[in-house]
Amino acid sequence: MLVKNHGGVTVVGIGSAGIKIVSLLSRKSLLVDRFAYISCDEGDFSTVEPKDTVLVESRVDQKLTPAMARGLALGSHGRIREVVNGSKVVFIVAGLGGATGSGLAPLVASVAQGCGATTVGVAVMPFEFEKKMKFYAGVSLRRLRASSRGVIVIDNDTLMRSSPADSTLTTLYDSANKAAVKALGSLLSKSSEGSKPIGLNKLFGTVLQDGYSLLGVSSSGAADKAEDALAGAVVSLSKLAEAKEANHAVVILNGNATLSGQEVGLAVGRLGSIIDNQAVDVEYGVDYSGSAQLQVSVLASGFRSTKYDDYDPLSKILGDRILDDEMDASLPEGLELLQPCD
Ligand SMILES: Nc1nc2c(ncn2[C@@H]2O[C@H](COP(=O)(O)OP(=O)(O)OP(=O)(O)O)[C@@H](O)[C@H]2O)c(=O)[nH]1
Ligand SMILES: [Mg+2]
Repeated sequence: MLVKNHGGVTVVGIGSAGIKIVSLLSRKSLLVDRFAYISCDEGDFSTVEPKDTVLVESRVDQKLTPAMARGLALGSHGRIREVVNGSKVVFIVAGLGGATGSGLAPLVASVAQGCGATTVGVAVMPFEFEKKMKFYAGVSLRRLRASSRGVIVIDNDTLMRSSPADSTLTTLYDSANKAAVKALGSLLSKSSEGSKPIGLNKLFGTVLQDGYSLLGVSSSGAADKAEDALAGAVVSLSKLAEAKEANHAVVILNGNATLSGQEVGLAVGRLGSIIDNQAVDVEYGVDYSGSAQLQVSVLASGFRSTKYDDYDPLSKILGDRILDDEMDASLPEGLELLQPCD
């Protein structure tokens, strides 16, 4: 894995959810040069190449908190730096709310930024019923924002809407992963026969704005599937923030050859009126590697507030600022960063 100065795009999966999602992504043909996986739990690495992994070891079997995970990672900063070193762009994917992803995603982001990469966090937020996870998720999201150029937020609740009510938790996770991987895969897709990829520059036009970029996802097989799925994606966005506040957006249509150019044009052209803001700056991409069931993903930024502000009571007071002693272990992390990246 440790090709130095490769100058390309690296995607790092952290913790159980992050690793599952990134290992699924790594099977697609993407604008990505390197995949890496970081966790405190060796069991998370079962589906990935051992050479691409960084294990943050805990000497005793204990239930971790995010701060403990960060403390344990002090000994792994060198390895983490090797993973991101030389990359132009680093995407850091983690489910927030547990110990590993919440603790390590902001740390890895600040190491990547320190190595000069444009760093984008991809945060998968807990299901509504995972109430205990919300506080850690909220604090970690704010820290991730402070240590990255942009953060894409994917909400598990908005991803599982199509699952039957009696689904098991594993089925819920699997269907959330499928939707997330389809959306992320299309956002990072390479150009191929007939498709129109979005490309990193246009993606960054939405992602590198102030605040978070929120992802709304929906699929449809109806006769007017493009408009139907677009409307569904906006509904899922509006569960996270006030949709009309969006000022930049990327619309991705992931379908197959049954999706006509006219449908694409109509759907993309209608985003402004659906969210009731004609001034929204819209870019779009079309990926024909999917199925007749069309998935539309809308990634939007520019929101003044989101539902996650309530997860972390400190966010209203601090905004993007981070206290030195908040969730501790941040001082040693800062000191470590003084070591040069080559
Ligand atoms: N979409 C999706 N979300 C998941 C999955 N597994 C866990 N999550 C979510 O990810 C968040 C964090 O969970 P994990 O990834 O299990 O936690 P972790 O980072 O491994 O942390 P610890 O195991 O506590 O050290 C929570 O919001 C869960 O809802 C998954 O397979 N798919
Ligand atoms: Mg885990």
